[in-house]
Amino acid sequence: MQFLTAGESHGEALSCIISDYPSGVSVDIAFINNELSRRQKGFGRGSRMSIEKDNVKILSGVQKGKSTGSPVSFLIYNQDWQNWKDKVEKGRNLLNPRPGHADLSGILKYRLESIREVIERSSARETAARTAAGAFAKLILTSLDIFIISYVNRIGDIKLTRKVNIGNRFNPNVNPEDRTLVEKIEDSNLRCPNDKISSLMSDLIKKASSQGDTLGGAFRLIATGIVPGLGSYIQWDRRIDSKIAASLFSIPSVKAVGFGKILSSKNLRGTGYHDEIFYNKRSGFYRKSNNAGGIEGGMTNGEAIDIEVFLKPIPTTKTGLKTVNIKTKEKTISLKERADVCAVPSAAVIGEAVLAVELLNAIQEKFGKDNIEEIKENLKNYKGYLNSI
Ligand code: EPS
Repeated sequence: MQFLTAGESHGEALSCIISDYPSGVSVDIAFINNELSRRQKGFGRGSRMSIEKDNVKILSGVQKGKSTGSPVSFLIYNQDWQNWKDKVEKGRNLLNPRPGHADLSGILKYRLESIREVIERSSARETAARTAAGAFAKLILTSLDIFIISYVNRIGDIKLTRKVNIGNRFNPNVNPEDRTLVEKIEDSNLRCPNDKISSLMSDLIKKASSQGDTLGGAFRLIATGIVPGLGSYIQWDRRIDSKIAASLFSIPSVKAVGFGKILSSKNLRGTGYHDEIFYNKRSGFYRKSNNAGGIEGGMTNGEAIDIEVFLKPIPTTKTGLKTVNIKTKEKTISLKERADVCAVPSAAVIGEAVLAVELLNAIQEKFGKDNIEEIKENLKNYKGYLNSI
């Protein structure tokens, strides 16, 4: 599937057109809206989130609850548009670019008069549309027993030191312990499965907020139920890790993406790092470790895809940062307006969405684009072939 988004943060609506979405998929609108609501949650979000209640209005590509194969298009209305229609903004503040944001380069590149014209599109509000597009992809992945899970493992200097054990057999529809883990993450206001660390993270966000500051952090993203051989090594642009990384880097504030153990690995020796290959009749080929994060040679290797994603702190701080007024060139303090203190939990949900789109693309490349039953049959045949080796 390919998609484009449009819309400004305080415009009437965000919009999206998805092409090459297979026919025959039951489009569960409640599921899509729930994904949008998951993106809005998280301790540290700004007051805009109490104004919006994001949901999709589907305009095309779905008939009687099922996709038709024609382009799917939808809108997400901005409730705040009503409040902004007649808003008169103080001009001077809008000439003070924020370090870390698109403001200065955006003005220079597009020859704009005010930072407002940059913010409206560079705002992370756009990720609402992408989360909904990702929800369309997830609807298919779940029906193929592929699951995506994310949790926050760092806010500022508070870290979850131990990795939660999630292997390729993780399936919350079947295993009660996997369901319990999902519930624990969803119940935490920071998407962190450890209560003690979660409360330390909350305290840190409260402190940063009272000091007029913001916080970055990291999240872990895992996809399970993955067959080997998605992506390819035969051309550089077909490597699945490069596609997933590119999509994750398109989430605002993301500054590093690491597969498997690479970012936390202390000693990079080949004999300790690589996941040795074993075989038994029940599991076929398998590994006892997953330091590669489920990808070798630009292809999935049958282990869970395991990624860590790092975010810089939000650039809009209440105290402001040193900058220069773009008209007068005088030293000043950066633009101040409503913003999040910390958006790492939301970024984790957006990470799930962009990973879902990339996985669906890799699946469509190997098993067909047009119809969900055709994809299921082709995947089943491939699994049969793998079991026959
Ligand atoms: C966001 C909506 C925005 C911001 C945030 C993300 O709303 P507003 O600007 O009206 O407060 O809260 O975007 C940023 C902080 C940013 O720097 O891009 C959303 O819906 O996620």
